[in-house]
Amino acid sequence: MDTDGGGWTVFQKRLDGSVGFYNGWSSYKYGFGNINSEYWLGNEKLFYLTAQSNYELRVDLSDFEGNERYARYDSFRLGDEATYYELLLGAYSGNAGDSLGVHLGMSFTTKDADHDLVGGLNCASHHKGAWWYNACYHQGSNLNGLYHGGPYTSFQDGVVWLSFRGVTYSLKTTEMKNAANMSSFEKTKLIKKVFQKRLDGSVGFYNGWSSYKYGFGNINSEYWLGNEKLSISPHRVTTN
Ligand SMILES: [Ca+2]
Repeated sequence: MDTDGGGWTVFQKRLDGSVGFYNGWSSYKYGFGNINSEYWLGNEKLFYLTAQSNYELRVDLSDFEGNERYARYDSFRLGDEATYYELLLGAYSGNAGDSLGVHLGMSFTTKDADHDLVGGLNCASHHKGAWWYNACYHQGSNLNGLYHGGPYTSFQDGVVWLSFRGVTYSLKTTEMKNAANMSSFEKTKLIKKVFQKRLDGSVGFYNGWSSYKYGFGNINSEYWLGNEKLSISPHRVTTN
């Protein structure tokens, strides 16, 4: 889906429940699922991507009654793994209500990696998801929860955006996507996303498949962004 012009990279997609999202740290770090149906792109890629420029975030949601809502945040960035992919967000706009703002500054928690604010309980295990839980998603969201397909009665473990359909309704579709946040002046210029940079020979490029798949190097000197990420959205390639 192309929303508000081009340049959006979809990094989370729920559609039909065909992919299991109740996964561990490594799955969320490197990504999982199917580009043609449901997937999580990967926290490591999101960290590299959002470190390159000023990004905004858009969340598109729908229920089984045909209602569609969106939430937009004018800046979006993930910290690196040392911060457990801390969520950094700007100002909210939209019609879904702000159910992500309360997760600002939180680290990512999976069922095997507890970085939430509740002692003695893993929020990801408790809510069958993986998210930037606080305690645990009070006034917030759980978009990587179980795909119940509408109203459900188990304990707060569905695909939830609280300010849209509440905690006992599991949404039909979700999409989380980011794009470079440009001023109107910058919008008149071609967007450039540098995915390969050689500068001074400080980084070794004679690497294997996995390195080129997930990317390597240093964003401040030389790097390869990663083939897996480049496959996500169409780009026009130019060289300087
Ligand atoms: Ca905990």
